Amino acid sequence: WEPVAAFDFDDITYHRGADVPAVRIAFDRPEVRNAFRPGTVDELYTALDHARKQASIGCVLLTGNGPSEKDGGWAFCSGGDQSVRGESGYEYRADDAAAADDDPAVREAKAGRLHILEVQRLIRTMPKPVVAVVPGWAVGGGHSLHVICDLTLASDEHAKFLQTDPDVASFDGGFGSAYLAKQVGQKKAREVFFRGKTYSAEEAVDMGMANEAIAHEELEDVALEWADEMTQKSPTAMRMLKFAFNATDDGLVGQQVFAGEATRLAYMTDEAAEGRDAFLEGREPDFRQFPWHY
Ligand code: 1HA
Repeated sequence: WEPVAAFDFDDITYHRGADVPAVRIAFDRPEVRNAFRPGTVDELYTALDHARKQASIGCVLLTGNGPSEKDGGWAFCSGGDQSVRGESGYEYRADDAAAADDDPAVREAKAGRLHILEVQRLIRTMPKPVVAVVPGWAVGGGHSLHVICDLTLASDEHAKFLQTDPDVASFDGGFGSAYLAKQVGQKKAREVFFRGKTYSAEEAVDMGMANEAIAHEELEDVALEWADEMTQKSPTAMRMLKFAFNATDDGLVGQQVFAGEATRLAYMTDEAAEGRDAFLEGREPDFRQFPWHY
């Protein structure tokens, strides 16, 4: 991995593969089990959006750095940082050095943020696979993040999956719960939220919300192998497949995203060139030259 030099993040790390066209984005607050505060979310969004726009990058690995120097604990992400939770969401505080580009005075006045949901949408709609690489706790909003990722690989030793949302009077009523039910079934998803029991990597795989449980020391290597495999496939096919998988659950937005890719392909045809050229040349388009394929 090589650091992506353009960025100087505080709460995450961002690397690109030396040999594989993938990036590694990692929560870097192991002392609080990689909980996210507003600045963390800003940085995460920035890195993901950068990765989205890189034509040479075909896969994103999302993970959590560790272990904690305090107690050796591992985490993917423990969700929203409860110590900065205010009346209406998570608040920028003075030590949140990572806080984006806003003027501090403006930030001060802002209502609490729930913008991890914007990150969820970015993961969902970026045209390349995002893999949750879970080395430890995936909890609350951190659990929801692994749910929305295209794939989940988990440490067989340290990964633990837990939904605490109703324990802290929070709820992800979108992908974190309803989409989880599509993965594991209604009864199991309701159990995950209503009981708040901790599940191992093996159990998560059996349930259908994780792809593989992997020996802890091999987790990142295996994730990179998966990224290597996936980035050798046709980018167009991978993009169309991701959006096809999404479309059935994402309503008109799912159709829009899928259709956008269809439009891109259509723009590459002679028909599209004729439509554009006729307009630019101030003539009627001659579409009769093109076949009505069946
Ligand atoms: O649901 C949403 C949203 C829904 C809709 C829209 C937006 C949303 C945005 C966010 C969220 C949420 O994420 S709500 C759920 C918030 N997260 C939690 O309730 C998890 C809280 N943490 C725990 O349950 C546990 O800490 C743990 C299962 C992750 C780990 O337990 P463990 O291994 O026993 O460690 P523990 O000693 O508890 O934690 C280590 C340190 O990390 C502690 O600090 P220390 O005593 O060493 O000073 C602990 O306070 C800190 N820590 C852990 N998680 C968080 C945290 N500090 C702040 N926020 C955390 N989430």
